[in-house]
Formats: sequence, C-alpha cells, structure tokens
Amino acid sequence: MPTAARENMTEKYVPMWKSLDMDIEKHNQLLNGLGQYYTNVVLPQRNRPKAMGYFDFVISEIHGLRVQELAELRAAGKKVIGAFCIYAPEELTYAADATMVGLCGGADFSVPDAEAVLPRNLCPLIKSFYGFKLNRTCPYFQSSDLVVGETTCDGKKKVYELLNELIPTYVLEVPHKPDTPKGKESWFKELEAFKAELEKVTGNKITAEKLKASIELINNKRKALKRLSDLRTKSPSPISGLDGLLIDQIAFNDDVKRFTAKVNELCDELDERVLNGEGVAAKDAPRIMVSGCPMAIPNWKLHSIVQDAGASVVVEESCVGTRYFTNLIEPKGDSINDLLWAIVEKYSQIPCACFTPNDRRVKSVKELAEQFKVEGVIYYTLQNCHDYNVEAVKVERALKAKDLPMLKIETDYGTGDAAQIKTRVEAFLEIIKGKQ
Ligand code: BJ8
Repeated sequence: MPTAARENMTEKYVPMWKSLDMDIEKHNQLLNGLGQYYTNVVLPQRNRPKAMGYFDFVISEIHGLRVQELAELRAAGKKVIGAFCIYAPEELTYAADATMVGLCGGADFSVPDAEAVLPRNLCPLIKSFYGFKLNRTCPYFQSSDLVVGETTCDGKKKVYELLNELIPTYVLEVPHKPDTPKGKESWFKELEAFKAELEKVTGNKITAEKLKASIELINNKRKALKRLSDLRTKSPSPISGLDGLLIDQIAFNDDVKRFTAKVNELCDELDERVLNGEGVAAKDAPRIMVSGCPMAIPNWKLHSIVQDAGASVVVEESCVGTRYFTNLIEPKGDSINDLLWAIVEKYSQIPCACFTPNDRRVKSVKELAEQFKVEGVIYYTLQNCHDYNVEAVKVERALKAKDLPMLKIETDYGTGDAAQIKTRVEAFLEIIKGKQ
C-alpha cells in the first residue's frame, strides 16, 4: 500500500484500535513494515489476474475494514472465535452464529516479545502468535471473545496454558491417532463438548438446521479453493504460487460468503486464461510443490524466493493449502449426531504430522505430485517443528522411489537466511532443469 494511503488508514481506524486496547505506536510500526513488504514482494508480480485486486484490497484493509466488520458483529451481540489449527471446527462456530478468525502468527515482528517469556528454541509460528497477544498488535486477537487451541504439537499445547492467562483459551483434545475407531469416538465427544462451550459463550443453541447450513457455507468455501487449486494443475499455471498462497491465507480471516464469491470470480477469469494458454511463468519454468508446515500471513519468504529464481510453485501441501480444502463434509443424515459424525469423518482425514502414523500424508504428497505434474518438492519445516522435521524422512523416501528430487528447507520468519535459501533453491532448480 502506498505510504499516504497507509497513513490515512492509520488515522481513520485509530479510535477502533484504541477501543480494542491495542498498542497504537507498536501497531503503526507493524503496519508500515507489512505494507512495505507487500508492496515490494507481492504487488510487483507480472501479469496478475485482474480479480486479484479484491485480495490486494483485503490485505490493505486487513487491520482496518475487516476488523471494523468484526466490531460491528460484536456490537450486534455476535461472538468472534480465534483459532490456530484447521482442526478447530469452523462449521460448529458458524452454526452458533459466531465468526471464526485465524490467529496463527506468520511474522517475525512479534517474536522478540515472545522470546522475553518463552524459550527461544521454539517454533516461530507459536512465538509469533504468542508475541502478538503479548504486544497487543493483532486486532484479530483483540477482537476474539474466545480462542480455541488444540492438543496437536507439544509447543502449542504448552503455550495455550500461558495464553489462557491473557485471553480465555479453550483447548480441544485432538486424538493423536485420529483415523482409528477409538480416535474418532474421542473426537466425537470433543465436538459435543465444544458445541456446548460455543452455546455457552454465544448464548445460541446449535440446531441441526443451523449446523447443516454452516456445513454448506464452509463446504462452498472449500470447493472454491479446490477449484482454484485445480486450475493450478494446468501448464502453464494461470496464477502465481504467491497469489495462490495469499488467497489460501486470506481464507482464514475474510467474510466466508464474500470470499467464496470472490474466489469463484477469480476462477472464472483463470478459466479464460487456461483456454488461451496464458500463464504467469515461462512455459519451461520448473513446477514445484511446497510441502510441510503451514505458512500464515505474511509468510511469503519461500514462495517469493522460488518465483524469483524462475520456478512456479503450483501446489502447497499444507494446512494453508490442500489439507484445508481437499475433503468436504458429507453428512449421511440430518440429525445433530449425523452431522457431528460427518465432521468427525472429514477432520480425521487431515494428514497433520502431529499424528501417528501419518501415511495418509505421504500418499497425498505422491498423488499431488502426479496431479500437478510436479518436477520437484521443496519440503518446508519451521525451526523446532519436530513433527514435520522428522516426517521429512518418509516423504523423501517416497519421492525418491518416484525419482522426484526434494529439497528440505528449515527456516524461521527472519530474513537472515534468505540469501542462503536462494542459493540452495537455485542449485535445486539446476538439478531439475538437468532432468527436463
Ligand atoms: S493440522 S499442521 S494447523 S497443528 S505449531 S506443528 S509448525 S511446531 S501448525 Fe498445524 Fe493443525 Fe497440524 Fe495443520 Fe510444527 Fe509449529 Fe507445532 Fe505447527
């Protein structure tokens, strides 16, 4: 966003941010940094679809207009529920007439504040979100009436205890063998308990009718994202990896109906591009899958490096990516129990590395590689994320058997290693080109 526009926005929303008890001075620093980063990294991309204008607008107003919408919802008596994981059931939240927003941290900005309390050798995603709550610069945290954590990785689980000192934090007990009868039984009970909690917090009863409607609402969002993802299987891809990632990130914060409509509008434009054989990268640009830890806003580091090196990221095997939208919820009946069981079935198929065994993910990586005609996989691990770090062994073996090269990148949110990553990515792309 141009500096003048940013300053105007800052002025306009100060009273709202103050009412949310935000640290205005620190928040200004954050906005300036984010605005410049977006202007330097995302906006200069060539040949972007016209419909990306909406998503650029969303980002430019991500701490403004969208937060104002949430304030209006709250003024009308509705609740905002913050979440950190795609296991937090959006469908139940919307069925309670509440709104869910993503709170995962993707910025280095808040990490020093978190490190004043937490150990340094902890995953940056966790330090980032905890720091944002500590330093009061995230309007989504400040707008949340309740946050929902989950027992996935140890780092998150323990930080939720500390987070609960700052904001009411409800922790879902996610089974670590979710795809077993015992796991599903236990997840069903957790959903029942979460339903009761939502009813208590919102004062609204979750009826079968409401839950059915919200399942359809979220299914439609997932369908639109899947449609967009399917378009990236085309060669050349009609949209850049960075823009694809951006939309997957925005999916966790925008108004669901509007977002779904805008993604479908974008897909209509991309359909045209595909018909005309129009793409965003050179026809022979290596097609890359990024697989691993989720990339929360504004984590665009790896994608921009890969794109600048002349490759095309065509798919993210990630929770900010295929893991979020691959499966829909398909109820087999109309009762609350039927609907809850349908949610259990869908969520227990999410192949997160926190669970064991997680062969479903290895299978998914292999299938996506074929479907997207991928020529190489960049395995992305955040520092100190043991689950994804260890699971790289199995993924690499599976890819080797398919003669697909894999590059493992372990990084944080800082820019200190960008030059080194760039060199490694360039060398990796040379290997791929040698095979073309
Ligand atoms: S379902 S991937 S969104 S837990 S915070 S595990 S990076 S050490 S985010 Fe996740 Fe749900 Fe699983 Fe998906 Fe590692 Fe960091 Fe833990 Fe992380």
